[in-house]
Amino acid sequence: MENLASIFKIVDEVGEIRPLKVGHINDSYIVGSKYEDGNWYFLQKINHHIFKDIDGLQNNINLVTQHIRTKLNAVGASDIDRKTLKLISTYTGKLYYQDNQGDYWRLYKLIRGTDSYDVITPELAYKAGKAYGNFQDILSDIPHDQLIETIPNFHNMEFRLEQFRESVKNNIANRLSEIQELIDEIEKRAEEMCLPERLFREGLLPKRINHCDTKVNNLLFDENDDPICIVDLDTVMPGFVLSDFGDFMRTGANTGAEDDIDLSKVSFNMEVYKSYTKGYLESASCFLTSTEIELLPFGAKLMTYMQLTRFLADYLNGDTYYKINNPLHNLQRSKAQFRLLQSIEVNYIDMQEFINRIISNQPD
Ligand code: GN1
Ligand code: MG
Repeated sequence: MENLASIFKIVDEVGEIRPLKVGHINDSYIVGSKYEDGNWYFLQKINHHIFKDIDGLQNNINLVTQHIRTKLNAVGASDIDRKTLKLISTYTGKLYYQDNQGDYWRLYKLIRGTDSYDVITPELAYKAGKAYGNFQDILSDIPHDQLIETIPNFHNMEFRLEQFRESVKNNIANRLSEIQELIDEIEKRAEEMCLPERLFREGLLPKRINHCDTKVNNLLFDENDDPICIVDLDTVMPGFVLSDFGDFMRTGANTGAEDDIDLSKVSFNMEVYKSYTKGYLESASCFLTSTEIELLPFGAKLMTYMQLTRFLADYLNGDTYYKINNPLHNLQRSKAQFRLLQSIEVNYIDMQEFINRIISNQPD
C-alpha cells in the first residue's frame, strides 16, 4: 500500500514493508521503521468478503483493547503497549482506511521482541491456559450488546451443519464422490455436537465474551517465555467458553500440523491438555459454572469437529473461504482434523477424569 504515512498517524519514517504469512483470511505485513529502535507497525488488509461490517469490526477491537488498557492502568501495570494491541487511527480520525479499489486496511503498533509457537510444551501450555482464563475474566464485564457478532453464528454448530449440508447438496465443485466416508463420519456425530446450542436454549449454558480464535499462535510470549499479549481480535464476541478452550486444544495439543499430509503425525497430546486445563482452571474457575467446567473436554471435540465441517464445506464449495496452497489443501486439512478428532475420542474418558480430579482436589 502506498503513502501509508500520509494516511495513518505514523511516527518515524517508514522502512521496508514485508508480507507475513499468518492466518487463512486477512493479508498481513510488517511495516519497518528506518530506525531499528523506531516505531514498527503491523498492517492488515481485512478480508471484507468475510468481515462484512468493517465499522462494527473495528469498533469491537477498539472497545476490547481500550477495556484491557483501562484495567491494566488501574492495577498500575507496566509496559502496557506490549500487553494489548494498539490501533493506529488515520489522519481523518478513523480506525481503518478504504483505498480506491475498495479494500480495507488497518494498522496496529507492532509488539516487538515476542515469539509465538505452533508447537507448544506443557510448561508453556500451563501459562497459556492461565492467560486465556484471565483474558475472559478481564472482558467479562463488557455488556454483550456493545459488541457486534463480526461473523454471525460464527461458532454455532447447528448453523455450521446447515452450511455444510448445503454445500453437500449443491456439490458446486463436483468433489462429492471422493469424500462420502468423511461425510458419513460427520453425520454420525451431528446430533451429539449440537449439545451446547440445546443447553443454551434451555438456559443451562451461558455465553461469555470469548476470543473465538484461540489458535496456539495467537498468544505472544515475551523474552522470558511468559504470555504477554493475545492477538487476532477479529472474532471477540459472546460465545461458549468451551469454544475458546477447545480451539486451543485443537491447535496446541495437536502433535501434527492442522493440515498435516502425514496423518501418523497427528494425535492429541494429553500432557499439553492437562497443563493447559490446570492453568485455565486456576484463572477461570472463579467465574465458570460446573456445567461449563464439565464441558471443557467436549469443547476440544467440538472445535475439531467444527473445523472439519468448515474445511470440508469449503472444499465442496470450490475453496472460496480459506486461503489454500494447493487444490487439495482443504481436503488435507479436513482429513487431518478428522484424525485429530478420532484421537480426542480415544482419550475422551481420560480427559473427563482429569477434570473431575482437579475439581474434587485429588492429586493427578
Ligand atoms: C481462520 O485466519 P485465521 O487463521 O486467524 C478462521 C478460524 C479458523 C482458522 C483455522 C474468521 O483463522 O475460525 O479456526 O482459520 N477465522 C475466520 O485455522 O474464519
Ligand atoms: Mg484469526
